[in-house]
Amino acid sequence: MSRKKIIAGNWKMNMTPSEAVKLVETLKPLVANDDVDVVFCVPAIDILPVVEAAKGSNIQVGAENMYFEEKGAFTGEISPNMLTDAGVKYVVLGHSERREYFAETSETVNKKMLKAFEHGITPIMCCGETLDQREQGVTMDFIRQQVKVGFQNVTADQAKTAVIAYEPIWAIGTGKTATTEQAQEVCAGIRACIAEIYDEATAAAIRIQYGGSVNAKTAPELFAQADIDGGLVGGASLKPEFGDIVNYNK
Ligand code: G2H
Repeated sequence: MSRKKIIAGNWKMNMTPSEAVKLVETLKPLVANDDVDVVFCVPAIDILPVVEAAKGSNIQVGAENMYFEEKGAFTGEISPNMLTDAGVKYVVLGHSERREYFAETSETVNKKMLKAFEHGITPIMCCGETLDQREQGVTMDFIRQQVKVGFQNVTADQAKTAVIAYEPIWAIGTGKTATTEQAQEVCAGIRACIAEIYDEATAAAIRIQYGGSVNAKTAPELFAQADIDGGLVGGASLKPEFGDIVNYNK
């Protein structure tokens, strides 16, 4: 089955609203590639200006986090309705930085996944092992657990539309990209895990990205792998280089 590639920028905690608008203006012509889904996942305060600046382009806008309640006394959080009303289509959930610094667990990620689907927001669920886990040979056990808990009570129809980002923690922002073989091996393992939880059709439909120091040089080979359906790009998504990553196939 042929899956449309999805190449998403994860801006992390970068770009003031005015800087965000300038970056979108710069990148708009560079990321015009209709063969792939192009998503800019941006800080909450940048969402509205980025949606506005991206109008008329192929850029879709995503959030970097979301809370699992509808509304109420949750100071500092952002609800699914706020995101959809602002024009958000995707949300990054369970990024390793949120798991490490903000006590995100696979259980809270699961609650957020269910809420995102309920509101028609496509989750980009992150998973990935530490260097220790890789060296101990438990990479796949750990990631399978993250996927199984993250997808609890998610239906097959919902899972078919989801995105999973495999991001080895040791490759994030370090300049160390996993080798193509390492990335493909784990992405294939994640797809096999989805087949076990659901069925082959769901496994064939779900999109799995690689993330971790992706750049214009590494993207073409990574994205050519059978089980890698695009990338979640941090540092390089803030530069014109992101255009080359999006146009990896040209
Ligand atoms: C991994 C990635 C984007 P970077 O976190 O999610 O960031 O490309 O900077 O390693």
